[in-house]
Amino acid sequence: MTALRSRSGQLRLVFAFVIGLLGCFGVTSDTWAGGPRHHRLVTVPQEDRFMPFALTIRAGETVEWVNLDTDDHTVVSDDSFNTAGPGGIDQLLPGTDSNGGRPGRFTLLFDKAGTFVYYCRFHAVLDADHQPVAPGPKGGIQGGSTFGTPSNFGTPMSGVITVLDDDGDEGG
Ligand SMILES: [Cu+2]
Repeated sequence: MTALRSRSGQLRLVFAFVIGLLGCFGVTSDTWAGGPRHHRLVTVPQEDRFMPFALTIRAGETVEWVNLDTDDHTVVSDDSFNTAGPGGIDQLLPGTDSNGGRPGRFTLLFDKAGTFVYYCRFHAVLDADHQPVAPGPKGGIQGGSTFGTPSNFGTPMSGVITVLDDDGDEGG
């Protein structure tokens, strides 16, 4: 009897957890219910970073990267963590210096729920100790300045796009 009781207790816990998850996604789906397909932007400001770092979209939407920096950057899919596809992406985003003064642009369509993890291969490299660093005054990503001294974010140039399915659920 004791074993039975504890098993049903565990089941109740799992059930409550699942309901909780559904509740979270329910809130998310309300936001987009019946909305039109969107074209979303990720920009590279004049710093070594993607803005926003994290973006949540719905399957069927497109994301366009726009490089507003003078330097070249890249969008490379990290397929070890990529469940949304498309995989094998390695796209140059020319900076205004190498593109006749115009921002480099690149658009991807996401038609499958999951997570698209990506980085810039120019600014997400391994150092001699195989630690991820980006070029910068102290390693890491260059940010704004603090009292005239360039600061950095201390992380490689990367980003993540979470693609929810048509019902607003992640995966499935
Ligand atoms: Cu870069």
